[in-house]
Amino acid sequence: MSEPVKDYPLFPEKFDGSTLRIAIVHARWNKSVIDSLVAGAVRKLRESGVLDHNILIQTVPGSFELPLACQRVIAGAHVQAGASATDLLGGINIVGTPRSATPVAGGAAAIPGAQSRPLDAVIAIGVLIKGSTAHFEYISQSVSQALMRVQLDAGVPVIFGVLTCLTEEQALERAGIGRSIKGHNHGEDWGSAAIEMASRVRRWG
Ligand code: DLZ
Repeated sequence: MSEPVKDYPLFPEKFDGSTLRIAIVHARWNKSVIDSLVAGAVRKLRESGVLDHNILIQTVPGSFELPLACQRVIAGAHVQAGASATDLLGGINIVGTPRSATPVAGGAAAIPGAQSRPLDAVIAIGVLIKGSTAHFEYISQSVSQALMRVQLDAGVPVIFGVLTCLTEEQALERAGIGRSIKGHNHGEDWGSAAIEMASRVRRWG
């Protein structure tokens, strides 16, 4: 049997995330898939040494809202106090809650200067599943183009973590929670891509 062509070899250099500040902006549509993808991305960020208080999580209703949210998060407008990875993985997914009202110990608010430091990368996570209308095509096109625009305008890497799936099963498999084939969690790849791009952009200046 021949080797598969489609793969994702990690760059041999191990990038150090210990000084990086990364935001995850995620939609809430198709929540079970989103939760697994976000957890996968956070896992990789942590493995690369990114500190919990430097992982900022922001939520929006659907994928269509991702580009504006990424733009504003990069501009520093909505990096919320206390929004940290600890919240998410501790089981308190603060989706939709005004986090600044309930700062979490060790969150961004507790770190002097943390909120004024620029972000090194943003991971935009959404899950679009095709329905019976043209809605899917319109959103997929506009969101992917807008995320590219945000990235180029800001000069900050925006990782494209939007699944555009034809079936629910495709989405589950790409989040590592497929019903028949478990699949690989693409959120992990997006975490690695964020670390690599953030590190490269720092070097490039
Ligand atoms: C309306 C809608 C539909 C039908 N499907 C999805 C989806 O599969 N994934 C997703 O992220 N969002 C979906 N949305 C919501 C839109 O992205 C958006 O939030 C609303 O149209 C409001 O602007």
